Amino acid sequence: MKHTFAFIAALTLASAATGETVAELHEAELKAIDANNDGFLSKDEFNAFSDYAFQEMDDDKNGTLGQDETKPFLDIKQFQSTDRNGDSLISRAEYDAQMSADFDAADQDGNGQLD
Ligand SMILES: [Ca+2]
Ligand SMILES: [Ca+2]
Ligand SMILES: [Ca+2]
Repeated sequence: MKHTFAFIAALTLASAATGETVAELHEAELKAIDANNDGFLSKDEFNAFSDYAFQEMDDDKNGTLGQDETKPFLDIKQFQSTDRNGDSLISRAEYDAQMSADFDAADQDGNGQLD
């Protein structure tokens, strides 16, 4: 699987919860995200996890992510590329657009599943 930044951010977030390192977590975390346990990550499963990740990162629960909130997960370049309107906040729409683009980029054969 090609790991794009938001996906890694989500996995990193999950690893923070379980105390594992990024290198160790891929299999375990994929299992956690793979709700129906078919060994593939569907877009629905990915969306459910990305929703969870957003809520976890949004410390002040205001529906947007500031640089302070994403600092552990995104570097400044990643932040700026996700913040499409340049207001220094990642809105839910900007986040969803980036996560969706990441999923599509990772889904190289275009079958709607990551494996
Ligand atoms: Ca699945
Ligand atoms: Ca926030
Ligand atoms: Ca923005």
